[in-house]
Amino acid sequence: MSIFREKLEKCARVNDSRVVLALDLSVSTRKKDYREKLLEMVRRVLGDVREHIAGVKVNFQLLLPLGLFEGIQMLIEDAAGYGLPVIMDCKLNDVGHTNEWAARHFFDAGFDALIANPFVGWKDGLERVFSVAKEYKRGIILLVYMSHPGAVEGYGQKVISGRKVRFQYEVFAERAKAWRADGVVVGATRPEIIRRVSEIIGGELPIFSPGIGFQGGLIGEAFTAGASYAIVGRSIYQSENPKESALRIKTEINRVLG
Ligand code: BMP
Repeated sequence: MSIFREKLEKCARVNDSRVVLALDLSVSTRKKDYREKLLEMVRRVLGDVREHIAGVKVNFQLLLPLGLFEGIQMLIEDAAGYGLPVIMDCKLNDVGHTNEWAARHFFDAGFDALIANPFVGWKDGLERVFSVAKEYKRGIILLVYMSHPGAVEGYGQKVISGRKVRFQYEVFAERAKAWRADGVVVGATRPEIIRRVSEIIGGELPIFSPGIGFQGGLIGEAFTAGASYAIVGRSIYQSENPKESALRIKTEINRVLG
């Protein structure tokens, strides 16, 4: 098991939580002191909810205004101080040599794991990302089926694999296992796909499920189908009381999981 998974599972145990917080806050770059304002907002939300989450996810929305070795660095330090793993949601998607450098920069900045897109394939695609992750002892999470309606156009396509007609997401779930990924992303909006992916990966990898709340996914359906963690953004950080919302969501998940 990678250090990332150990850290995540430890946090999930200690905080009794299966919630990964998506810190997708924004301040317009046209506003004066937008960096300071944004950084202050995200640090405040993280500090408020820290005891009710198992990890944190950052994407480009935050990385671009804050900067990898500037504001993001401070956020990673905060999370590390709370013992929380931080996932870079870069959905890495290029040829090998640029993927490799992007991964090195993210890991040098202190990210515990990153998300990559299996559409680019292994050879001179994600192979180099997996070998960098091994070198740094960090994690790679693969997209298997996204939460938005358009996901059906790519992840939901039927493809010929070997001699069989399969769904693209079935092939990706098998790849995640074969490539020894540290987890997969499957949208909470498609519980039947979570169930199918769960059968394929056989409990070997955690399933991270975004789309609960604002996108229409339901905690009960996603976790009954086999989700391991919920990735939640707006239902927490846009609520009046993020701490209470995180507590409510973690409690509901724990109730479903029994
Ligand atoms: P929200 O809970 O506000 O809908 O946010 C969901 C989060 O999960 C966002 O950070 C988004 O980038 C991410 N996400 C998603 O919504 N669907 C996917 O299929 C994959 C994601 O990473």
